[in-house]
Amino acid sequence: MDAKPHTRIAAEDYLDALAAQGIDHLFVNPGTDFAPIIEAFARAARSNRKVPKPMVIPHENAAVCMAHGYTAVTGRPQAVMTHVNVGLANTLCALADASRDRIPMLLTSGRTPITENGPSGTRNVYIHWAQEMFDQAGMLREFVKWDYEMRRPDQIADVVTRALELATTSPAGPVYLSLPREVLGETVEAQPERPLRPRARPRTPLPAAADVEQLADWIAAARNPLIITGTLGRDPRESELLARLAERFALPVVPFNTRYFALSSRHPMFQGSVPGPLLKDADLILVWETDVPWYPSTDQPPSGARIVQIGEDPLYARYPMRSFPSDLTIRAASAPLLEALIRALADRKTNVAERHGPLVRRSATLHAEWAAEAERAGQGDVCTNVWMNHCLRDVVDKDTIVVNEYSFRQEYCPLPGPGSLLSVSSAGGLGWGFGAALGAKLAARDRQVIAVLGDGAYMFANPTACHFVGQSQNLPVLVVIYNNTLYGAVRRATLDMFEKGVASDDDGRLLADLGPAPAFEQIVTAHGGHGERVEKPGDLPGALQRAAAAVRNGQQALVNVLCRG
Ligand SMILES: Cc1ncc(C[n+]2csc(CCOP(=O)(O)OP(=O)(O)O)c2C)c(N)n1
Repeated sequence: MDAKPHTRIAAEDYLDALAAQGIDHLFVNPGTDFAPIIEAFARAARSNRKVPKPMVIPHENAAVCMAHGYTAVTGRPQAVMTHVNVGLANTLCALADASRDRIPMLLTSGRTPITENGPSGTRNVYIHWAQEMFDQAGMLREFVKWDYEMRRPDQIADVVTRALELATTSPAGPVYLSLPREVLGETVEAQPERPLRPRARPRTPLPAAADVEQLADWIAAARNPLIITGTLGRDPRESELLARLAERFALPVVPFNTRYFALSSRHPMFQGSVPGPLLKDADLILVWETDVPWYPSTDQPPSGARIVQIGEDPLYARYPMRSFPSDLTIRAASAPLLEALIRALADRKTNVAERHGPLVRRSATLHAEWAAEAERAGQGDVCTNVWMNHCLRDVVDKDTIVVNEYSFRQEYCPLPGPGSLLSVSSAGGLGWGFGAALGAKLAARDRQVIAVLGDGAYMFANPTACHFVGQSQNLPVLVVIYNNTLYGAVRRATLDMFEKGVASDDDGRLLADLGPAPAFEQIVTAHGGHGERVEKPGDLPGALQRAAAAVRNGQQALVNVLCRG
């Protein structure tokens, strides 16, 4: 490895290409394959060249989750680089999440040096033999749209351009590039300062006029329409348009397993988070950017109901099986379709008057029930999920982003508006929330970021790695742990299937018990943070306030809420 400072190496071209594609951050977990990249960063710092900011993230899962959170907030893809083989393997869970959530991302890793002797970068440590794989990309091909190996330095700008155009083109998703260190370490001619010619990318799909007319006719004729959303609200503009459409045409909305803020829980057309009650009487169901609109084993729409599937990828082509019915399938980005529908419905006679009053009353009843539940929860002797969420409303301000890994409920804690919620991907790969929250904070340093995590989810996140990043990168996030000392979802599944089985003898806790509950609040203090442990409902509001104040003062904070349920 003898690249003298005055020669140029291909890794410098690579960093330039990333910068030219708008990559601001490279979330890295390095290995022996990084030497040319490290040299290139060092040279860029010396010459003040604009390259992505490298950040050491001490676990690959957290690195991918950070890129995910950053992109979910900004819409702009970022890059991750890991070590070969084993380092890359550590990204898979987070990559599954990003893939199902259609997060564009450039995931890269090294590649064991190809040569056994010879050029700069050739094998020179023990692991270089054993870490080579027959098909390194094979382990993640299921989760990426495209993969490639950088073979020649003169390809670099084109390869990076292609990677990012594919990642960002609808339906978006991660792509993968492997980077052999011989290629990165090759000496190259200094690039003349020539701007790259930008390549036009295709638009997200626009709705066909005939589909808009058909759907508008059906909405106008419907007596009991229902909109079910899943990832609507990814682009904050979509939530604004949905609020207008729903209000103006009295269309009830149920964000079901929602991953973004679709509609405020204060909006009169917000009708709770489970579709079942409205589904059973619906005559028109808009399944809008929703992979699973109901569970067929427990709920079914009426047989005569019209069903419309809407999304950028309404068939969910990467899902092996999905058979929800459809009378009209529209491939379109949500914002243009919402705009077109608002226009088309303005000219039609609709049943707004009949629906509006009952829906507003239903919403008021739901709110009264949620408030009563919260009041009862506050009088108990132990915190519950309802109480934790109810108390969060006092710390959620207009600039808050909530990152939810299962335990957050907007019925009890209304959110401030579009762009204020990120929830774990439908892939359900746990360990996502903490890293995603750090990425969100990096993207929006002036906003309060609250990660609401189960105790299981927190431990899956490699908490030490995440707290380390919180401190080293100055990303103060408020972590609230819903600590039921349990894999609650596992227990529920056991009891669902074997309510009267032997496993129900200990209340389904076998293999789900996470006791004894660790003092999670002490982990954050090892990273210079503020930790609180709460056991009594009455102590929670004060603890959250103190933790939020610590975050405002630049300290990361964690509230460990011991809960039942
Ligand atoms: C990486 C990963 N491993 C295992 C699971 C299976 N799983 C689904 S939910 C769950 C329990 C999560 O526990 P916690 O975060 O404490 O939330 P709770 O269910 O108690 O509300 C587990 C283990 C998963 N989804 N992801």
